[in-house]
Amino acid sequence: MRCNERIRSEQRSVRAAFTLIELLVVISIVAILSALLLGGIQSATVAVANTKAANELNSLSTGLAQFHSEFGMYPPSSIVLYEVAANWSGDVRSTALIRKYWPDFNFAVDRDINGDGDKSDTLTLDGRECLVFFLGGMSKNGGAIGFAKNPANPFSRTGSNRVGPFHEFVNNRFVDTDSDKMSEYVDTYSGQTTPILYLSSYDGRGYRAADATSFLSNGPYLQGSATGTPWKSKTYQLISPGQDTLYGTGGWYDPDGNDAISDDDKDNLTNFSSGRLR
Ligand SMILES: [Ca+2]
Ligand SMILES: [Ca+2]
Ligand SMILES: [Ca+2]
Ligand SMILES: [Ca+2]
Repeated sequence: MRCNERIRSEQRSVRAAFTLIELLVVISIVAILSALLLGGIQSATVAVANTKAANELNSLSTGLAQFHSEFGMYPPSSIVLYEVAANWSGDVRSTALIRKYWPDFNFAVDRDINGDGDKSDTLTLDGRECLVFFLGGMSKNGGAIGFAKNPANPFSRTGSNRVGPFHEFVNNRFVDTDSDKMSEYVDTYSGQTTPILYLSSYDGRGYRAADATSFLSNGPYLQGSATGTPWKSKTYQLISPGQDTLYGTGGWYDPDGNDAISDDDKDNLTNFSSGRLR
């Protein structure tokens, strides 16, 4: 009897050991499967976020094409707007630019362009602000309301005869990084703080280094080499900083990867790459 009991007891512990091994195996398999699943979900989420941001760049491009067909040229990527009428005369470049879009613009009246209640501001627009101002028009109650069709005073906020906006801006993505009450616009990535960059080729006359270098130390993105011709040399470059919120350095960009672009550039979305630069 005593012998039988010992055998049974040994069988039980062998059986228990097997159960423990099986349990460990099951736990490992579950761990591996959930890691795979979680990784899959994460990369799917990233892919969705990239597609969403890229789709909005496409939509901005459509808006820019509509702007071009209305005004005959693309927006500039730098201009100074003067609320005090007398100040226009000191800025030949900005005055000439305004005349290209609105030949009958009345430079002789003071106007509140940024809508802050005074007519005393000098508003320096960079490419990010030009994208919002020229596509959105005037702002009212936090939204874009286009331009008045009054040829002498397109910056009026009154009247229903209007042109634009040329893009459906989402109001809660307007930002104002330099606090001049002229908005910039951020892309759809969650937590994005850096606005979408727009650089104009001035309809093929050439990108201005000064428009780019405050954001991209190596200037607009170039084809072929570090001294090559810009991508989209006849139109414009639209650049979303990507999930990392950093523009990077610009300069030579080769889709085949022969350049040496910085890590900060790699997740950028542009109108000359399909999806991320890398
Ligand atoms: Ca003002
Ligand atoms: Ca500004
Ligand atoms: Ca601003
Ligand atoms: Ca980036």
